[in-house]
Amino acid sequence: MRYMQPFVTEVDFASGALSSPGYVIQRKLSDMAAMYADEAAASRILAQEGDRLIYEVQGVELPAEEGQIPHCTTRILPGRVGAEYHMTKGHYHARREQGEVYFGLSGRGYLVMQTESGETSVQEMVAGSAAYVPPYWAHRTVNVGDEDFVFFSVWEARAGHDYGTIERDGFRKLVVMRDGGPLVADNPNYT
Ligand code: S6P
Ligand code: ZN
Repeated sequence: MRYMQPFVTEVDFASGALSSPGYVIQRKLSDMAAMYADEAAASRILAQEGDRLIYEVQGVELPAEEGQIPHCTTRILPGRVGAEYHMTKGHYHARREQGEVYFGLSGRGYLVMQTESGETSVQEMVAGSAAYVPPYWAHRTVNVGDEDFVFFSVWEARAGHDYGTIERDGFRKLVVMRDGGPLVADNPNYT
């Protein structure tokens, strides 16, 4: 048995930056334009102002083995595409029985969840919120504030990520700006 060495990563709460990230992923509008309900608004932004960073993930690199506990930060920039607030792609875990914990570091967001049998849940998160995504729930985060929304995630290494189901069907609920604040609405394009 060769023991892996313990380690500590410093996390900047305002930006989500890790002291030595194993990986950094940037998702731009062009990577997910079709996920926004108002696809015409997405096309307009791409044509008029060019591509836009929507969110960034910084994580530690760990082997995808049972018992490993990957963790990362996500920073979602403020903004909207049409009326819909900036958000992550969202996913189910490939192994549906694996849950996850999110911890709010800065800013303000909504955690939008749903099950394959039609239940939905939308939870508000601020700095200091520990949110639990139970097994079987797809999850997406949305920045509903004027500053970056940053949170920390912890999950089990073999959970895996199923993005395809959400890319195909979408989420049942959208978070849009109405009268200057966030409103949870039905997604007219949900299949
Ligand atoms: C991983 C966890 C988060 C997301 C991240 C980006 O299981 O749920 O770290 O990966 O917030 O979202 P997405 O949907 O692009 O993976
Ligand atoms: Zn996840």
